[in-house]
Amino acid sequence: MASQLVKKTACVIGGTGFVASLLVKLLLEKGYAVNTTVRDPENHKKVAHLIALQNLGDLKIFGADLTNEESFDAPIAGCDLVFQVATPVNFASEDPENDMIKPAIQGVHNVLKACAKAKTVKRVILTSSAAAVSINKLNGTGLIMDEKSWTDVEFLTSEKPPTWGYPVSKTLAEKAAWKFAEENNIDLITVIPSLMTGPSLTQDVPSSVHLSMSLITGNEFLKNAMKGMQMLSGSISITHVEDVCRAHIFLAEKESASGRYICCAVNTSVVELAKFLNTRYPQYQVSTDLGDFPSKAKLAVTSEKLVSEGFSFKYGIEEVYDQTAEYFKAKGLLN
Ligand SMILES: NC(=O)c1ccc[n+]([C@@H]2O[C@H](COP(=O)([O-])OP(=O)(O)OC[C@H]3O[C@@H](n4cnc5c(N)ncnc54)[C@H](OP(=O)(O)O)[C@@H]3O)[C@@H](O)[C@H]2O)c1
Ligand SMILES: *[C@@H]1O[C@H](CO)[C@@H](O)[C@H](O)[C@H]1NC(C)=O
Ligand SMILES: *[C@@H]1O[C@H](CO)[C@@H](O)[C@H](O)[C@H]1NC(C)=O
Ligand SMILES: CC(=O)N[C@H]1CO[C@H](CO)[C@@H](O)[C@@H]1O
Repeated sequence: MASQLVKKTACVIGGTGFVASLLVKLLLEKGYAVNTTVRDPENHKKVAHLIALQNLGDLKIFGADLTNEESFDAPIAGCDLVFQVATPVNFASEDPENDMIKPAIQGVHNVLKACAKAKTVKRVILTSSAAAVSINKLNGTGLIMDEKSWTDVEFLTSEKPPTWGYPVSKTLAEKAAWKFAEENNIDLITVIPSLMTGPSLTQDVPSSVHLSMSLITGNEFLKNAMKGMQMLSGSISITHVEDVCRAHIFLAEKESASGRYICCAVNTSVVELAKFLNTRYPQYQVSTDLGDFPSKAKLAVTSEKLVSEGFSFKYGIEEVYDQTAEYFKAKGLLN
């Protein structure tokens, strides 16, 4: 059939990032022609790894900012699939409203508007986050969170726990996407990953990878951030970045897919993770003494919907950490 000879086309918003750059690579390897957007195409340090990917296939790089509506018209024009991966991330912000929440929502609107204008876009895949699902005031252990759960924004904005701005931005951006998609007849899928780690194509080591390795590296600030993550989000849930990218493409191509999809390979707690790492890598002498920090996670996010759609995870906790430790060694961050 002639249509099979026509190249499939995709646009990836935010190509410089940890997730997006691997997504671009996997799409090129599958034979897609890809347009990707970056904020500053002249920033060599941030785009060098994308330029290197141009060897793999048809990849064009465009300048675009989430806050600039017109900037998405050219890269999205003519594309079948659009992956909106970019989001403003600034955990230390003193003004989360303007640094994260507003631009995240505006970015979703601007990208979706360009998709509606293009008239070629068959499906949009938005990268959301478990931070848009699992944050709530519930007590106890053993709770299971699925796609019906939404983070409690009222709790976050009234109590303002540390890092509150990020989960609020992710929740409100995803809700804004659903509203716009319904009103404008856009076929939208959201992918909801947990903490991602694994080797990165980017020049700098992504902050989520540093965070995931903190029990091994012993970085006290990041270890405390892990504890904070368990307290706020309810668990430590970890997934290999490649599995998350594979899930994006799987859902983009799967005709029957619809709605939200949690993508989480492993649900655990800081204490359980420390014990696992201590046993698997005795050479790093991972401390398992976490005082009276709760050893059990409050909840687990389940990927049952994604798995029942036919997706399977390639990497379990062992491979996730084996690969990330090798990556850290190659970067000179671990002996
Ligand atoms: N990493 C995780 O553990 C994790 C977990 C759950 C969900 N997620 C979600 O996964 C997605 C990708 O995350 P990541 O870890 O790959 O993050 P990342 O490496 O920090 O990438 C974020 C990307 O967003 C872009 N961006 C930020 N503000 C922008 C703006 N105003 N205009 C255009 N682009 C902008 C950045 O571009 P610049 O290079 O120009 O700064 C960067 O490419 C995000 O939606 C995030 O919320 C991540
Ligand atoms: C990329 O952008 C160009 C310019 O707008 C457009 O012609 C093309 O169809 C887009 N998509 C791909 C994947 O090349
Ligand atoms: C959870 O526990 C706290 C402290 O004991 C209590 O104030 C709160 O009402 C409980 N929340 C629910 C939803 O039961
Ligand atoms: C809800 C969910 O996915 N739970 C999983 C958490 O992880 C354990 C293994 O560590 C699985 O057995 C559960 O199915």
